Amino acid sequence: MAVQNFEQIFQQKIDDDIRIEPKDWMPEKYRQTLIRQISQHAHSEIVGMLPEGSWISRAPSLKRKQILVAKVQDEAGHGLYLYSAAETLGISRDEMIEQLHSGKAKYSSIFNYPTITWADMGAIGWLVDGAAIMNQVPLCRASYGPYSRAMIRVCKEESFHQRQGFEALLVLSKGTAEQKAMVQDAIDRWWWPSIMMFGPHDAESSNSESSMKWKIKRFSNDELRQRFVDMIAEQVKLLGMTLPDPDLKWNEDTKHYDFGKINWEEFWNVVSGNGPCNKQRLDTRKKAWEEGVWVREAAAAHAEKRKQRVVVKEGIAA
Ligand code: BYC
Repeated sequence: MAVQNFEQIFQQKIDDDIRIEPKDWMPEKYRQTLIRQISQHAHSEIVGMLPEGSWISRAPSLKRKQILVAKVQDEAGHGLYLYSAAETLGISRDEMIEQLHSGKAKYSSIFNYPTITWADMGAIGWLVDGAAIMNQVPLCRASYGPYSRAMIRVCKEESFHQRQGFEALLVLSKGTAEQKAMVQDAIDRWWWPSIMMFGPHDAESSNSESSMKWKIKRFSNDELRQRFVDMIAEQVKLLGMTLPDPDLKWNEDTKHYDFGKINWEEFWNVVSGNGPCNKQRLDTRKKAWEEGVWVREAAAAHAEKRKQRVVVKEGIAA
């Protein structure tokens, strides 16, 4: 069959909302786009463990420590499902890790900011995981089967993450003057980076057109960002706090919140590797990878031994 026919059948499946599975024919650009997005998403989960991981030993109570450990473990799990989903597209995990370490593959800009106080754990849960859910719920309907299925579980866990973040901030917001100030300070620092997570404005989003046509993305960067602003502008009132944007205002005509200009220079600076913590995050990942060589070797040797044992047993049975 001519490639053109394959392409027509492929696009028809997408238009009919039939999932594309690993063994189906797909255009090379679709495969590459998915590898890029899914692997970057996986890297974000893994690097995303670092800012919160550093607070596990400093959590203010056993309960908060248990919650934080569970959340960070969930993120490791998300990274692993996503690496597995990307592997079905013909890239190996080693190649993906190499792309992360060399700087070829990106990960979310948000994880290049420091976590300075305990309230940052609440702000990350509420704002960062909140932005993640807004972006990821539509990905449960992404056209590529393994990605969409992985996202269902990821989203269920993210929703718990967001609630725990909000609850942690709610407790602090009813506390002492210092605790209240700590919450406001965390919101002030995490707000703008959180709304940058949705990516550049639609007009600057180089991948959106093809990703929307292929139903990898169901909503544009700006649409999702607006939904997030509308949601958080209401929730922040329950905390008795404010968002650091003098231009944030309900617009009766559009029925949405207007908001101020995003500092895109800061965004691209962080994305291109020059944010406050980019170097620290990548160095930590590379060190963990190097120090884990013996674990990977031992696991591979163990798997090989088990395989041999099965072969011998089957030989005896035959
Ligand atoms: N940071 O054409 P565009 C999490 C890049 S993890 C860095 O709009 P696309 C969590 C973009 O890659 C959160 N780079 O791209 C974990 C592209 O460059 P390349 C991660 C960004 O792909 C632990 C260029 O800018 N979530 O939730 O159509 C704890 C132009 O952008 C960013 C995902 O990965 C950014 N923020 O749309 C808590 C979700 N934004 O690759 C939480 C899946 C854009 O062409 N990913 N860039 O060199 C997506 O939905 C899409 O990839 C994006 C960007 C909406 C992020």
